[in-house]
Amino acid sequence: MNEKELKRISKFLSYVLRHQPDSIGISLNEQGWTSTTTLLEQMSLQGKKVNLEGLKEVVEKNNKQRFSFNEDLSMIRANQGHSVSLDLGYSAIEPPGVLYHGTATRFIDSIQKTGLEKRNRHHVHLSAETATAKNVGQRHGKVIILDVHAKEMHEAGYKFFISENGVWLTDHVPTDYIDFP
Ligand code: HQG
Repeated sequence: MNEKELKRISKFLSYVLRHQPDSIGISLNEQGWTSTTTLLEQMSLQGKKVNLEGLKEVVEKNNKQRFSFNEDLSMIRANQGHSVSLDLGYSAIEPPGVLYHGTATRFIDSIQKTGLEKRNRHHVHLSAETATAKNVGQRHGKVIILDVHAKEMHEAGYKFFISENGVWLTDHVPTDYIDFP
């Protein structure tokens, strides 16, 4: 598959595995998994003709490792980023001292009022590296990186999770724990 095709299928998978499984007649179980065979059949009805080999290629080459198969490849899911409600079975772990959140300068006034909110996602997304935070923030406009005092939050009882592809997740970051540059 060429780069363009990989990207097209990956975007489509993000849409159906995170947000709108109904739109192609598939359903996700409580942990976000769906049948690989049914997914391929339903994709084919939408003109997205990919075989198992093609799907494996998309999963393996995805730049952020957004998707996973189970062991025998009979099920597939998105690793994070869902808007549909489900339980990905993350267990809470202790975060590093500081995690980063990249956002756009136009959101700062509002973030100063309410802290970081999860909006349409299940969690607020944080990164262990500033480079990642920068990429995330740039998607929204002129980027600004906020330092989040994760360890302090953890000590105060806030829960942190890490997704299979290394994204740090938490429910809400109150302003007290954010450094605004
Ligand atoms: C902002 C990508 C105003 C928040 C990335 C962000 C990430 C507020 C935007 C993943 C706010 C939500 C998530 C407040 C938060 N007032 N704005 N109180 N609180 N915001 O896309 O973190 O490509 O839902 O700063 O790699 O940008 O999808 O979240 O700018 O891991 O795999 O509201 O998306 O991964 O935007 O990105 P998003 P995000 P994928």
